[in-house]
Amino acid sequence: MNSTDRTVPVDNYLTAGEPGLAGWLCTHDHKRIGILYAIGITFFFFLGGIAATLIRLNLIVPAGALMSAETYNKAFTFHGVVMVWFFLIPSIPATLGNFLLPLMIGARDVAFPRLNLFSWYLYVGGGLFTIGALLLGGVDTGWTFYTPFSTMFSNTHVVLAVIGVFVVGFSSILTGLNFIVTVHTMRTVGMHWFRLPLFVWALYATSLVMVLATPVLAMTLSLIALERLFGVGIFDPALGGDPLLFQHFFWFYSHPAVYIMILPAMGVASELITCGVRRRIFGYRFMAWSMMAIAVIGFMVWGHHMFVAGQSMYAGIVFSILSFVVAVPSAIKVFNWVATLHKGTIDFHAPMLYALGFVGLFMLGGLTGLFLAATALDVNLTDTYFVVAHFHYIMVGGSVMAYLGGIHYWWPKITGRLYPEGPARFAAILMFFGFNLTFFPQYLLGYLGMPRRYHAYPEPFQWLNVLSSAGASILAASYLMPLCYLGWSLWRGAAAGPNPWRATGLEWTTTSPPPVHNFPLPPVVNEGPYQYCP
Ligand code: HEM
Ligand SMILES: [Cu+2]
Repeated sequence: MNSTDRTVPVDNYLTAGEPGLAGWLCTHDHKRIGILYAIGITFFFFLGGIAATLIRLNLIVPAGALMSAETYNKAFTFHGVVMVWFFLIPSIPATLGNFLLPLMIGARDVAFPRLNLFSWYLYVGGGLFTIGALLLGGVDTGWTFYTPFSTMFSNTHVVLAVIGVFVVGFSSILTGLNFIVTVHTMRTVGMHWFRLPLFVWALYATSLVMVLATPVLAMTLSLIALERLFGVGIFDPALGGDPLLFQHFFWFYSHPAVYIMILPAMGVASELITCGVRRRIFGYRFMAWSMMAIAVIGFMVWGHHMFVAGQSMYAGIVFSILSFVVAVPSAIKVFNWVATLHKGTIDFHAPMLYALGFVGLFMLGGLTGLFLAATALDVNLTDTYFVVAHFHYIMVGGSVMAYLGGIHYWWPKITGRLYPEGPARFAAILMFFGFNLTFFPQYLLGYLGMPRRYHAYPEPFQWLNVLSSAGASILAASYLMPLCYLGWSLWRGAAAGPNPWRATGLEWTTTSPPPVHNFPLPPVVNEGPYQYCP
């Protein structure tokens, strides 16, 4: 890393404005709001992580080492709800997205700064409901809240939990709206659509999904609450309802939602990779369009979650074919990342290590998605650990890797300070290793027939579970490391200067940390992104 000016500017968004807590809790600055989210999602990540640790500890011995079946159900439900809605969905868009979107398009802020702050309060409010449900005794339905169990049989705090998710859903919708309007109306002079950085394209595609899919979730969850509280017959057959309807509604949101988790990660990976090899991204327009294609086609494949749920064979065939279709743009992206890396001189700094980890793990997750999309295979694999491995490869191997890569890459911009490179590389490598040790055995477990969501299992499955639990402890350590060295760098890190990576992109043209309104004068753009000359 090198740069020209090594002093941290005194007048930046961290130091300017109202001092103290009030200055943060009432801020309208997209950069500060990004940091508020970062604090929130870090909190929930470790909360969900504690539940994961308990789950993996329990599964070390076949009889279940730690918990009763009921407690186990509550542990994986809490883990799932927290990780999906309070960590993965907001992770990249709400933290890095909020911080970077205006900077990358040369704007002073997002289109609706107050709404942006309000979205953060909704996030916190939803979180309080969800934690409330836990403190009062927990929920045992799984993060999918499947009916009829959630509406008729569970006697846990389902209503409180769905209110929490309902509320945080609105945070997501409003953030999406804000981003869409920002990209449409606030691009600086010369910033045409096809000059946008790919991370901005990713945020735009993600925002469309957030705005169009999340209301369906909100509606579905309110119907659960209505049915539980007032006996309205939507899902209960005895009242004229249909439990399968719930699964359609739920996955109509939740399949697109998996793209809310992965599209921003794809955007981050593109930025990291092109900077790390100092080459223009291969097939920029394909990269942008394939994200839009994923966002659109992602709405047509929800039925692949219901192949064995009693849906007609013909519906199954259509959903299977469409699932293969949505894999095409994902494959295009992987191909283009590899083509960008090809023959380049790769700089193996920490963000690049995370990005490479992302590409590899996402590929393994995506390919096994095709196994599941083939109906004949899915009949055997559904509700086994194979599915658990599949979605963890995508969501943890993919999204979390990219999120951490992005945090490292933009850390100098956000804080004005450099992080220590050695520990960061070590953590990235340890994470890759720990991740594979945790989740690869789960593919084998699933293939051998171990069902998911059981607190006990037959003896022959033990050794693979022990491997997985061992991996989980390595993984946990690798997640704690960034917390330590990044925290350390806040006080001890060297001043970063405006552009420590010698990267292109408007965010690197302003000081680190940026001033309150980002740029002294609105920047003018007269070329496409990623003009690297090696
Ligand atoms: C790109 C990001 C992706 C993410 C984040 C993701 C995530 C998930 C999640 C969370 C589940 C489990 C849901 C549950 O039952 O709890 C799942 C299942 C599934 N995924 Fe993916 N997935 C992705 C990509 C794909 C792709 C590209 C395909 C197919 C081409 C695919 C096919 C499937 C199928 C068929 C299932 C259902 C398996 C079953 O329940 O038997 N996924 N995925
Ligand atoms: Cu799906």
